[in-house]
Amino acid sequence: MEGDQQSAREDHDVKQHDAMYIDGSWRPAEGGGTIEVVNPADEQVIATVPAGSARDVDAAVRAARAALPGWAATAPRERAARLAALRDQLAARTEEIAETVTAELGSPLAFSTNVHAGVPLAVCASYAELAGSHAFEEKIGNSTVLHEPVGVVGAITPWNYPLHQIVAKVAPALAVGCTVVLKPAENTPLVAQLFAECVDAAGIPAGVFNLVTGLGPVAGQALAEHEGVDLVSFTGSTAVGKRIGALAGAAVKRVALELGGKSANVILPGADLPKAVAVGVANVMANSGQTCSAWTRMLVHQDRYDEAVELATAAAAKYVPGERIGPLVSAEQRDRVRGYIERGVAEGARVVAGGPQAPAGPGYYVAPTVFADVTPEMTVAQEEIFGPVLSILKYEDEDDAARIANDTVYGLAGAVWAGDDAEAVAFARRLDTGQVDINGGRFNPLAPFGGYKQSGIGRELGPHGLSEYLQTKSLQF
Ligand code: TXE
Repeated sequence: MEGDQQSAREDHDVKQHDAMYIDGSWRPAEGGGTIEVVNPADEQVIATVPAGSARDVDAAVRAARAALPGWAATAPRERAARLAALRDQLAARTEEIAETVTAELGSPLAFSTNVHAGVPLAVCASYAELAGSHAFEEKIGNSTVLHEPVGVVGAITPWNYPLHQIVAKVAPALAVGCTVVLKPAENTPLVAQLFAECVDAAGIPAGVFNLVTGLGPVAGQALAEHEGVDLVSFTGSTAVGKRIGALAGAAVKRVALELGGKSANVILPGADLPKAVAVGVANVMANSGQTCSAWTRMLVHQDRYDEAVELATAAAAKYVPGERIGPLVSAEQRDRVRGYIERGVAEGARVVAGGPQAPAGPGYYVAPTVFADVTPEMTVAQEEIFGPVLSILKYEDEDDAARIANDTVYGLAGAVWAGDDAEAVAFARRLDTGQVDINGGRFNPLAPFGGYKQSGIGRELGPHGLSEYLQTKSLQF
């Protein structure tokens, strides 16, 4: 693999960033258009990438369609071997991946190394394993049921965990024999280019994976609408997700949507309060709050409310912008988040840390902010802010806590802290949400992740994530 990796680098000068990976080779956008990539920590342009057009998307979809029969017929153990090679390529380039994510997203290097570069390795490894072990055939009575690849996948990913979002879609799709066209977020296309180089070096055949960089309403829209795409897997805003869902519905096309969240961190009276608050604040501040599953609402019993606010205020003060916490991805996101903070103040929430004023210097920074005296109907308790902003709400009893926790249009994640796990699990059953961390929880790359209500349709990760890319055929005997 060493030699292959070398040749991939020689074929394409990674510093140029001037090409898209279509049908196994690197080429510019048909119209020659480009998009600038900006480092959000210093606002400098660091690269330009092709602005793919509908014609580029069409070329990529044709390549994916042509490659589909061969890849779908490849033995599962061979697909498993290619995914294991892909994981090794990504592992070998960990440092470069981390530096690239830090440059285009602004996250501190340690977080980029451990999370942005590290988590995709576990996910890719899990799909290398599942590709080889999954039962693509089963017996039900007098029938044999075949689980076959759904076909060509259009993957549209956001910038917040740029490599993880790509791997969480591409790895299961390739594992089952689908082929893919990826349109990554325009803010973070550089790590997507590195990923394409790793795919190439892993010996995955031409056309099986294709990368088209470009703008959402142009390249993304063209991919979502393309007749040659059998399944669109989208992660991003609820507004765009609804549009993609409507397009897929009209075309009777499969769709997977991973959208926004407003997750509750419910601290029951018997919980270890200092621990629950510390972990809760860290959860919200991670990645500058740009995490769809972030526990952005902390629900505390009225008797321990003041104590929790004090603990959260002290914890938030440790997140010094530019040191422990990075900027937001863009000026647009910074302005959106500051607008939410101003709205919180206007609606009567009490700022106990941070606030709408900007930290000094260049970069799209927002002060880590904690709101107390938040009531359930306030905007900061209802809408996804996608920045380092925590809202602390008060409840009277468990029924009240469950009602408040479920009182949003979202249902992606959440946490419950209690005196013991059984009590926390009993409460978690009352939550309308796709994932709940019990007394802290630990990341499990095999656990299904996805939303109830308007947080989405479908699941990612593990065997459930794999099933999204399969369709079933039954043979009756
Ligand atoms: O998202 P967009 P944005 C939420 C979060 C954030 C808000 C806006 O609340 O503040 O969305 O972020 C592509 N057809 N999340 O504006 O636009 C786009 O190019 C097809 C939550 O960045 O949805 C990118 O690749 N594709 C979230 C992807 O969609 C289109 C992560 C996501 O961008 C398109 C990110 C179109 N018409 C934001 N328009 C999560 N769930 O994790 C855009 N795109």
